[in-house]
Amino acid sequence: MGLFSKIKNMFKDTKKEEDIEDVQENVATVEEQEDAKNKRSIETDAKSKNNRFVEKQVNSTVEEVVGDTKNVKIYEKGLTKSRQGFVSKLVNLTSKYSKITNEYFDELEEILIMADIGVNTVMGFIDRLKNRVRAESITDPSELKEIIVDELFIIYVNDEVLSNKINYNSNEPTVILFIGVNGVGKTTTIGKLANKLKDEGKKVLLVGADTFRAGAVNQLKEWSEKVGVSFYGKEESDPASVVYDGVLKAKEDNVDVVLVDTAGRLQNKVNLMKELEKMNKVIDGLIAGGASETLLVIDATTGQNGISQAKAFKEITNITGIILTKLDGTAKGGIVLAIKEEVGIPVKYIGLGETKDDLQVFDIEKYIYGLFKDMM
Ligand SMILES: Nc1nc2c(ncn2[C@@H]2O[C@H](COP(=O)(O)OP(=O)(O)OP(=O)(O)O)[C@@H](O)[C@H]2O)c(=O)[nH]1
Ligand SMILES: [Mg+2]
Repeated sequence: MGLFSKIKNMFKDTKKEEDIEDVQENVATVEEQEDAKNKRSIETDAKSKNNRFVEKQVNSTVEEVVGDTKNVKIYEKGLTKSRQGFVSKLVNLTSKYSKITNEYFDELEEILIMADIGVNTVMGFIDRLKNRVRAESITDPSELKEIIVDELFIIYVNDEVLSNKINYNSNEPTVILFIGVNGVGKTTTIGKLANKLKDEGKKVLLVGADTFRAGAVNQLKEWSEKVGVSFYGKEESDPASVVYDGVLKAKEDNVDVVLVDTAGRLQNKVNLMKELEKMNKVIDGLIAGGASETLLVIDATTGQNGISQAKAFKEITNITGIILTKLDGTAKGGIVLAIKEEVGIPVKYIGLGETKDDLQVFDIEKYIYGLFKDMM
């Protein structure tokens, strides 16, 4: 069975329901067994503690399965445009050709490039596909559908495992810097991430160090109020001094995670580089090991332009992860694959809408499923 079939099976609704039923059955079995045991022996205090532990574990498994199903649905919904855009073109291509020809490959290449997958990535992909067609003597395009999806998946997972995990500090506040050009969604993403972290029980502080644009600091403050986390910011001051005061406050208040909003204008590369260096120096002075993450925010609707931004930012600072926003707003969801191949920095989160719940941890399997679920 191909990789995609496996992914598809993982996320089939019926499968999830079965999983939930399985877990619920397990709960029942555990309960029955415990009941029987209880009848046989006098319930000791220690045992009732153990029961509660088992019950808690099983319940949290139910929550995990239910939560995962909900996330898959968010991916499906957020990738609707891309599915209707380039994936439907792929489906049409397969029905258009009865045989795999050079024209078929030319059209396939064009569809993938139009989907923002990136020229180099697509060229390598087509070469591998041609080799497989030859080696496996495939002639029917419909046989190729699953192989196409598998090979796209391989682009992402090949060679190395890119970790999408955020590195958290255990003893001191974890500082995360957000950078990216105007309007890509930095402030909104911070609001959404703050909401997620708060739900996980973490104490969060938002620091408004985008002192460049009028109103920017206030926009972040509004997000802090919306999701109910603390805030520090000051307009018309030096960004690095705002970061200093903010991180100091985080230490005093025993904050777990500090999310720093910056003005990431690339128009002046040298200034931006100096500014980021200054901020990092300030953080290094207050937190052992400095900032845990520098996340670059990219707007998925800007396509190859976004890739160029990533390359430019990579030259001036150490980016630890990418957040790809507005994936719900593009019909060309292939950009995730291009980032992997052309920039080599892991996508850690994706934005699939404008509300506080529309940020998802990036998961290649859910992403591939959300894109191609109608194709098989
Ligand atoms: N559809 C959609 N819209 C988004 C998403 N993320 C952000 N936006 C919208 O993009 C616009 C710009 O977002 P901001 O968060 O202000 O962007 P920014 O990078 O902070 O912009 P500056 O502060 O001007 O540099 C807002 O209208 C957001 O609602 C997303 O994932 N999907
Ligand atoms: Mg902003």
